Amino acid sequence: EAAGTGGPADATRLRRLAVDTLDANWEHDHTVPSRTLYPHQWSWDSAFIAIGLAQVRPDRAWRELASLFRAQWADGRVPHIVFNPAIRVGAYFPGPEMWRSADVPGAPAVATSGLVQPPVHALAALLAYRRAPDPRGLAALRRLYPALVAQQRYLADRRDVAGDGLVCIVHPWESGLDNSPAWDEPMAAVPAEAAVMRAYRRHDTTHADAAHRPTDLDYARYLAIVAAYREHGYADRDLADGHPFLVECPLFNAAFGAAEHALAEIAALIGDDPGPHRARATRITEALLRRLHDPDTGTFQPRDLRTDRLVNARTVLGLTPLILPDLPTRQADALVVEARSARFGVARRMDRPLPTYDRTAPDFEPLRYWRGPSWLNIGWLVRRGLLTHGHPELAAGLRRSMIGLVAGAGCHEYFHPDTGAGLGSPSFGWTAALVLDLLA
Ligand code: 9WN
Repeated sequence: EAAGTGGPADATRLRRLAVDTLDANWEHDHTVPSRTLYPHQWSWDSAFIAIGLAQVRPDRAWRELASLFRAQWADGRVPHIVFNPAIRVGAYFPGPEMWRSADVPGAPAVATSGLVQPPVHALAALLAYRRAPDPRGLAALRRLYPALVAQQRYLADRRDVAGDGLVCIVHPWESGLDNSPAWDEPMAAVPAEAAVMRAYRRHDTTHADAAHRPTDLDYARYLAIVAAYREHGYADRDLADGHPFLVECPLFNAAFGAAEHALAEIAALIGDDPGPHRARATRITEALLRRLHDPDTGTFQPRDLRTDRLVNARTVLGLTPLILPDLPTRQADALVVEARSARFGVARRMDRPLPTYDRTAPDFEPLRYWRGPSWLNIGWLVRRGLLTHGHPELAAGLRRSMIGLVAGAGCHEYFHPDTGAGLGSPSFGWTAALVLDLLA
């Protein structure tokens, strides 16, 4: 047992730290990922945070999800950022002035981005309910259900760009793993308009070390893609004709499928028909197998729709379809082999944390954001997948490693994949929330 992660006193100390972090980041009806770097509400952060809040502040778990879904657009899209109007203009870049959601019919009264993030919210709502299955929780589930269904409908109807049953992301920010090496190939084709970049000033690099963040070239492309989508009115028709970034991501689509599984359970709880959700879940898993499974490596790889080719980089995204309970044994076993390989090092006793990228790759970067460092939300998803597919000892090893990270460094945003040193924001919402869930 690693020092500091053993006894009940350590667990009590960690719980205290996690609750204090969540309390400090609570902002009237939501939790900010970080007071400095991310002072607004983020979509998939709120889902992970609700899972942890359910352990200690169940009321807040439901308020967290409710406030996010109040910003849902008329077309069903759940924006990846909901801007808090009370926060100083310029505190986060790109802020409302870049997105201009107020100009779009069907956007909510509050300013938001126009992008989405992985739909892990139905799963979060189900887990929050299971933690406290009382009438209040059931009422909250009942209220959320139509919004969760509309979220899925948006993705299925508007974002199936290839017509193959999978969701296409239109920006790396939609993946949640912004600068993952998975996006290097599709991003290389995006024109980098230096002029766009010169017109703005980044703020992230004043709060975090620039060497740990995406590069200026990444940002120039991020902004060019936002501008293209915004000029298109955030309408999703005709994306295939010219949108600069169109990718099918294994994590996003695994979350999309897991959401239908969760909705089936929620439907049964509130007296609706689970059948259509189960049927959709089956179709999503089949589409993932057909379109994103790479028989050469046995893992799942993103598909770049502009070239219709699978991306080669072996990132942790490829392991996440393990969260799908109906993933066939053969493919699940192959993912476990990949997880246990020297690339990712999952083991009963892990000597190093789970990285976000193949640690044997020549361009593995232990400090730079999603290009190597270890993140708790990803570990949490992979652990869930290992439990789902009958690998409790590996899941336990991963859990110990994740708890060890927080015990050693605190509720950091991400961690050095060799030393476990804390990186990014030191008081990060989902790290605190998910460690509470792991300790439960
Ligand atoms: C852009 C809030 C978000 C997370 C993402 C993470 C990072 C934003 C940024 O922070 O992205 O959305 O400014 O870098 O990559 O996963 O949701 O914590």
